[in-house]
Amino acid sequence: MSIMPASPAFSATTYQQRRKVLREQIGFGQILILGNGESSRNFKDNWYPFRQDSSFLYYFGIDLPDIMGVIDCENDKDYLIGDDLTIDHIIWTGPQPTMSELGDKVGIDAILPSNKIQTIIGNSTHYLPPYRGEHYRQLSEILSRDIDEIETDASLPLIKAIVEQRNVKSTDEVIELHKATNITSAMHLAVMQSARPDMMEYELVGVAKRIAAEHNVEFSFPPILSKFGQTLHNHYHGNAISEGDMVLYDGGAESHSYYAGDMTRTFPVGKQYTNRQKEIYQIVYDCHRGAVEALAPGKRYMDIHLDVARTMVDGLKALGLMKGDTNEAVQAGAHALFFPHGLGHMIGLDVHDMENLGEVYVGYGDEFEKSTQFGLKSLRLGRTLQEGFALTVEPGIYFIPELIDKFSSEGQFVEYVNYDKLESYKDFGGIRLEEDFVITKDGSELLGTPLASSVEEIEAIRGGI
Ligand SMILES: [Mn+2]
Repeated sequence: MSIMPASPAFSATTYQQRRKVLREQIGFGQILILGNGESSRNFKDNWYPFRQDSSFLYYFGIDLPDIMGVIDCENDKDYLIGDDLTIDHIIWTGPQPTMSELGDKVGIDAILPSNKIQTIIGNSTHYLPPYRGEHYRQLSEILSRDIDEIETDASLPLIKAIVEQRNVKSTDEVIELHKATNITSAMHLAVMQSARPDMMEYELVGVAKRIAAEHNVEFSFPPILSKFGQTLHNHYHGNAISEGDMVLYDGGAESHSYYAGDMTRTFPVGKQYTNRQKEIYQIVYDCHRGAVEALAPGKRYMDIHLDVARTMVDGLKALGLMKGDTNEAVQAGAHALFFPHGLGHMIGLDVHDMENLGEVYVGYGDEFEKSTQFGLKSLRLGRTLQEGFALTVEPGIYFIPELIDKFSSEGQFVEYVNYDKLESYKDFGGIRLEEDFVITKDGSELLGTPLASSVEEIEAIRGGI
């Protein structure tokens, strides 16, 4: 009988090496990394699926609840803190590895029961910002501090050190990202092949769920699957889809080691796009290809985003939806009426990697400040790319009736937008095209099994069903 949870994704040496890098970076005091506990759903022992904290996974590798890790910078020692299960647990859970067996798997021989954690915690304890209610309580108890001080006292040096380390993916991590995106790609292909006129959106969510379940993994985030693609994060799946509609599906799976995939396709419910859909799709596709070709170490992602915006404005001008000087339109932020989000974000153990540590530290670092302009303020990744960064490229064009009406009535961007013509596009919906990449020595590598993305490739799939 085997009921042991999956072994850590990497070797004990890998975890030791990661902790050593972090210890040397921080240099003094203790680094406390909380693992997650079970999260109750509607009564205490009826849980949501367990998801370990990603930083805990990165440094301590163990996918079980109620364990903490301490990296002691004062005496170069790492601790695993948690309690062995008693027979009262084991009759429900079956035999489980002991704390010391778990420690062996990730290169730690110092094990402490949870009620002894304070014996190794000094006055300088670095910890990460909490994001679950119980983190606040745990930190308050361990550090003997008021719960109101917990959030503000999170360690900025620790945040920055972890971000710089986790932002650069190792070869082994890239393999895991490929596994996640392979399943993600299979989910998208199945959804694209399964759609038929008069189906419900949730039936397609069911198709994606089946593929994830067949690989024994969870989604990396709640799926966005809707014929109303203009709503950027549309999690409502209760509409019937009809000939002439497009389905926008933005979804991803996690690998067994919890690396994330995140892809988007927008495909016709019928066998082909309409001419109007094809015209807009082609602009999004050109933006996507342009961005992918630009990916390389040394390139600033913010500049690639702005190049994409210019390509988009040129395309919309050719259709008579925009006008005026392209550079000025982009500088003014007029394109954000159609493209109100950013070109992409880092991806790793989290779908928006390390967003719990602070989006600007991950996507901008100390390089420059994030813009406050509408559109650009939603660019999660702006900084200069380095070899080993893993990121998404996801341009989109949306016709958001509420935003069009607002900008039009306020007279915003009248020199760049043909509001008269735009009126007839208010029922268009939205198109997004998203793939994941890792930055290589001289360019980039697509993550996961290549999937149809051009008009012709997608119509070949839709036409063949
Ligand atoms: Mn994404």
